[in-house]
Amino acid sequence: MKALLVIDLQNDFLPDGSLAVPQAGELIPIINPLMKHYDLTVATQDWHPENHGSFATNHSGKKIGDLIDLDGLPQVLWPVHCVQNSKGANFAPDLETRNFSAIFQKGLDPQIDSYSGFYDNGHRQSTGLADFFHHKQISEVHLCGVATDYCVKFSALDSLREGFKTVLLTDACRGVELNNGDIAKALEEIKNAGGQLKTSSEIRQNLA
Ligand code: VGL
Ligand code: ZN
Repeated sequence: MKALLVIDLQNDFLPDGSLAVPQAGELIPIINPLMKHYDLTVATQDWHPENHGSFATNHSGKKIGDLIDLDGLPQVLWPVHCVQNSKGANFAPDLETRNFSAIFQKGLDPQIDSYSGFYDNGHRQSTGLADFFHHKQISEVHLCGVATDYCVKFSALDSLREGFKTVLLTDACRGVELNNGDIAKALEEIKNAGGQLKTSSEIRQNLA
């Protein structure tokens, strides 16, 4: 059984959002038609409280992009984004959310960030996603969404650690590229950890 895992396709990561990921708007017409090729589709949602420790505004004297220590872990500081129940945290308006079998929210604890849809950045708490996939007898997870160099990457690495055959759909992801080469490095890391890279057209043509 194969699952499509749609990572954080939320308004704040779209071009008008507070943490806009370049060209993320192009993903919706790529991802919607892919869903029917999978046994189930699951989404993650970045879901922060207002006082979240990853927001630069919650640290006096710090600015966006600074690196701090947050409860013992290195943390990049971001603009305020995906605040629980805000418009920015909603899924992209044209995303076919009716096809989602489940939605896993992450980043709820103000003291730790959660890039992966499976675990927080310290692997301290699980979201329940791995158990859900095991329960549904999923053996293969294909990832798409944002951001290639953050939440997609860490979700793919955790998917591999959990023993799922893991495929990143390269044209169905977009990255932040805070530093030049971050996206390419993320793809390399996923491959080195045992993940595969495929394109959405390979999936549509059933060569998956
Ligand atoms: C993300 C930075 C902060 C992501 C979430 O979805 O990749 N990036 N929060
Ligand atoms: Zn976040």
